[in-house]
Amino acid sequence: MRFDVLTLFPDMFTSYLKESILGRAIERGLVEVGLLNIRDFAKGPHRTVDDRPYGGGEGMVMKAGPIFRALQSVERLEGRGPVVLFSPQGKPFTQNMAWEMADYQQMILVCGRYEGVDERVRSTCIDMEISIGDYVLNGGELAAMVVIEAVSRLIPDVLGGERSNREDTFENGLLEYPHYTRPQVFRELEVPPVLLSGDHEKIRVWRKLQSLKRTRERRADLLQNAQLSAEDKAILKNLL
Ligand code: 6GU
Repeated sequence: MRFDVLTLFPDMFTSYLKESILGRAIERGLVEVGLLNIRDFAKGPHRTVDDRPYGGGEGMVMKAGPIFRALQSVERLEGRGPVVLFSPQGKPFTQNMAWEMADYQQMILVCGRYEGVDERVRSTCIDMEISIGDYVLNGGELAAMVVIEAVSRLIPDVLGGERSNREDTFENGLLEYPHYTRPQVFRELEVPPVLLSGDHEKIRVWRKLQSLKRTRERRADLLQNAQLSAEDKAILKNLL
């Protein structure tokens, strides 16, 4: 999978992409990230990338030309996915979208800054607009990193053998159960005895109960869409 990122701040990505699981995925060639500085495609002695909005008003707008030329310079691979623009006006990013994206060979990610990008770039070059939540960031860079990470970890072999994404929060529509590791007592707080029982069936049911409880308490909205088994429904009924 190749991500080509158009940004005014490529340095924001470099240290993040070097570390941990993502860093290893890139090292192993499972994920490639190309960083393009939009300013390199700007013209004039000042390499201007933004300008005042027609019609007046606050803030600056990213000019169409530099983004357009940067997009033209990106090599389009066969089986490429969408050109994505990050903005708070976009469609909210979800785990399901991440799974769909994990099948693409390439994604081109455009990071907006300032008040936004010229509408003519948006309407002619952008296939999809994505937001990562209902709050305002200074630009799309963090959102692009969020998408790169969420998608990359779904690509086969990116997560090592002992890790898995099948039990992650959201993968079954529920929040995860609580986790414990050694020591058995921490500040007089004990690990729930069932986890020490060695009874795998009991442990499974306990975890399912915790998962359902948490989801109901914290994210009741998720329960509406979760795929609940007959057992889940029975446990939930007992919780009420
Ligand atoms: Cl993708 N961009 C900006 N600037 N703010 C955001 C966002 C994106 N998603 C949530 N807030």
